[in-house]
Amino acid sequence: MMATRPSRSILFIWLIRSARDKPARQLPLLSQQAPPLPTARMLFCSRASAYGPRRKPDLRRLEGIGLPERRISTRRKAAVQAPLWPARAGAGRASSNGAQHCRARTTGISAMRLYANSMSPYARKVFVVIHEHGLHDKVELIDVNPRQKPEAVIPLNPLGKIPFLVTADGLTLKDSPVIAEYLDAEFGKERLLPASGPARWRALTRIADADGIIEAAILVRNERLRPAAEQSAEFIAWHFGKVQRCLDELERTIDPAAPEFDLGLVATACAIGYTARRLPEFEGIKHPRLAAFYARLLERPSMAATEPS
Ligand SMILES: N[C@@H](CCC(=O)N[C@@H](CS)C(=O)NCC(=O)O)C(=O)O
Repeated sequence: MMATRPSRSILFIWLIRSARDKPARQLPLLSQQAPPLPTARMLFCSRASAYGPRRKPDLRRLEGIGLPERRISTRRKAAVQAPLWPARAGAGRASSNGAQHCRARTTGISAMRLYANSMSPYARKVFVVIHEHGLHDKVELIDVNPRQKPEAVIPLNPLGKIPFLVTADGLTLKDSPVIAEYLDAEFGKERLLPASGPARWRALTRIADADGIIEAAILVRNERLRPAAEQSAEFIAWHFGKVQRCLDELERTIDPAAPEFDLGLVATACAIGYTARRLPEFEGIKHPRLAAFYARLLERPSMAATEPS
């Protein structure tokens, strides 16, 4: 005799009933179980987000272009090994403020990436803004020399210049005044660059002058580094004259005792610091009022921490 098999319709009814009679799964109450909303700090610097384990950042999105994975990981490795922020005790060495500098590097999930060189006088302005506004956790420094590692710079900035900043939105911002103003305007509580009025135009003009001094000083220095027979005395004199005249004018106009501090004065100090280091004629800061001004600005931790050794 053949065994009787339950018909398909009986099986179907049994399945429906058992599903209906099962107690409903307990869902957590939203107010009890939902994870807290992440704070900005969590978003930028926590290892594990409030919503679970940290996800690997999409570096291609951060960099705004689709670079091959292998090249990204090589650069990322270099970034992890490189000193994060210039420190008073010497770039690359841990210092009393080094621990703070290194926070962004250790978390590795900073939202913005600053391609810069810790010795760059242009980048120093940006470093100062980062220090003043406490943005270390938001910005990861990729310490790079464009001439030595063009492959790390040129895909993102065809000019081959640093500094440039890749924002969290994947925007690439170039030119130190632009980057400094972006960080100041977007993240600063008290603006270092006045938003409007004569103070703004004065600060912007100071920045332009300061960057002009740095540019001329770099040209002089680079020319002097060429073999003696190939150097142009006329070229050196022309660019040296710019530095000399601008420093002389600053000596006449700057008030070393004024309590002001803005991005224009930061830029001026960066230019003085650079010429004093790179052009022997200005070593030890020969202009007494400029020397006093520079010493006053160095009292600010942001200026002291970013002074290249
Ligand atoms: N105006 C630019 C100048 C940047 C600049 O010239 N940076 C230098 C390093 S200090 C550089 O990248 N030099 C390489 C080159 O010009 O090829 C700024 O303020 O950011």
